[in-house]
Amino acid sequence: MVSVSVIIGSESDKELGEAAMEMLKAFDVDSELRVLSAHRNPKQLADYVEKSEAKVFITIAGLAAALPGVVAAHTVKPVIGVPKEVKLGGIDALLSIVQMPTGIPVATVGIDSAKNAGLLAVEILALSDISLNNKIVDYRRKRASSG
Ligand code: RP5
Repeated sequence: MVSVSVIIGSESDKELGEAAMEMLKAFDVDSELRVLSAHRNPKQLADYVEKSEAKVFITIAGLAAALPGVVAAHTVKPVIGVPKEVKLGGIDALLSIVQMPTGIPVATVGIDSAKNAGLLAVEILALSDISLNNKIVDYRRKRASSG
């Protein structure tokens, strides 16, 4: 069982997926990466999300980025969406991900902000893990003192 599932819409999103996983690893949070497109693999995606034991999903996609919303439709666990810049400066993906209808939220981070997605996932897990909470406090303290 992994704590965080990182789902990317295409192999071409791999760099951002790995950036999110690196951040998770820095806090000793285990994760797994899956390449599943909302448009190309809709059935496999639904099946994977419904069976997953992960506590948080990080979803990364560009263009008409349906992936985060579709993942959120198949789980009641927290879903974080990362819009990826492919065309239009990433605004297309940002608007697709952030403008979810009432009832199916996606926590959207900035365009290409995979590291922040990783950190947000750590913060969610830290709500029920005091040692993880302390690691975040340390991380913030170090960043504050490094200018
Ligand atoms: C989206 O379309 C993917 O998330 C990716 O960011 C974008 C382009 O995908 P490829 O054409 O590179 O597979 O579905």
